[in-house]
Amino acid sequence: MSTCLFCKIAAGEIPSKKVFENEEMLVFHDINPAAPVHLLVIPKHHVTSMQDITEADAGWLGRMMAAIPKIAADNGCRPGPDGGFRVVANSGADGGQEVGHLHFHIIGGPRPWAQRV
Ligand code: DGP
Repeated sequence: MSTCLFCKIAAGEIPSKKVFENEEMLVFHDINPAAPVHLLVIPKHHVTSMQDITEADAGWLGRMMAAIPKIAADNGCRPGPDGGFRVVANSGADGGQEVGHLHFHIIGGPRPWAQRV
């Protein structure tokens, strides 16, 4: 059995507040939100960080990126130039990554909020 926290969340072994799921990816609320909207997008299979990404990952990773705008809009990020959101992937120790399973933070909602992540 995997000891990875986000693998356990992907497998449903640890509960999360899911907002989207398909065969490849899961999106859930960050446990410690840094803004009114703070979601985490993860692949269901284990990838440690962006440092491990190669051309071979372009398919699922591209689909994951393409899904983000609608997921953000469906969860409180306003559309258009006055709205928007941030997408952050902390990668490796120097990148400030705390959980060793690739994840993209979707951070947004009406400002003001401090940029912590
Ligand atoms: P990072 O520093 O990029 O590795 O961010 C990890 C994020 O994961 C951090 O914002 C808090 C969040 N997090 C950590 N443990 C859990 C958990 O058990 N459940 C949820 N939903 N989020 C978690």
